[in-house]
Amino acid sequence: YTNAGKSTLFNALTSEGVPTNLGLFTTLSTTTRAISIGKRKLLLIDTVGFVDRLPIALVEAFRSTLEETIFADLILLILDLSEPTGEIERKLSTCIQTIQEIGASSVPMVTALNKIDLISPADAEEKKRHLSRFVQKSVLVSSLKMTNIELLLSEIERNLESPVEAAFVLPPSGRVQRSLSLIREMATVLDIEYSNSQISGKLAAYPRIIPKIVAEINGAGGEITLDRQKDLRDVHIMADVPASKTRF
Ligand SMILES: Nc1nc2c(ncn2[C@@H]2O[C@H](COP(=O)(O)OP(=O)(O)OP(=O)(O)O)[C@@H](O)[C@H]2O)c(=O)[nH]1
Ligand SMILES: [Mg+2]
Repeated sequence: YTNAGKSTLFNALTSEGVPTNLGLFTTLSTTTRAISIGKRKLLLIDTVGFVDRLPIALVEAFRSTLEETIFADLILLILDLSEPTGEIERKLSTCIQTIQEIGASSVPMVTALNKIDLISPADAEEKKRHLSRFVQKSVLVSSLKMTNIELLLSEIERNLESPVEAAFVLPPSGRVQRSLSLIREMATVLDIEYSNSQISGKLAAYPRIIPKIVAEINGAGGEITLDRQKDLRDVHIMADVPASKTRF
């Protein structure tokens, strides 16, 4: 939602989280910056806020941008905790409903309960407790006063998933370029080799995305093999990958 404090928090996080040099550029744009949290490098993206009663055409345009969210590392939801509880709940439920509609429910989510400097500590705790029915991972913050920013960063770190590695092979076909660009949207291509008979490579992706990648690669007549060792290292990853959709 607009005015919740997204941009202020974005600035707080990029000054607190170590701005990182991801190759050529640290600042990618005014709204995207590379930061390090623990051992992980992330792109932090400041988004536009929801506005109630948007014209339908705009809602549709907005939706296509939002759909990218399914490939996100994590959703950082920001609520203005100084608003009345009913208002916060209404906005929160719109957000959660939208996340479900775009199919992003499996993306890890952390909620920043912002602007705690405007309310009493008791009020903040009470609202947090009340909202815990809807959002489990939440942190009380003040982006303006830089309160609990470190705490929020560690909650983000705790909720990041581990990517898995997979090797893939694509046969040459009319579809191969399209497949490759889709794969690059869904995963990080670690390694790629072109020979005249095929394209082979390695990729890293979140377990929840793997079934989509498998479908794309199989659809293009290729093959994908998850790295068994890397896969076994983290048990929850196995559980997230439907066995029927993977080939070992
Ligand atoms: N008191 C207080 N004010 C805050 C806090 N965080 C943000 N604000 C103020 O809230 C207003 C909106 O902040 P923004 O960061 O621009 O909000 P936004 O969510 O990016 O808004 P849009 O980009 O318009 O959707 C500004 O006046 C901020 O200074 C906070 O923790 N405490
Ligand atoms: Mg903003």
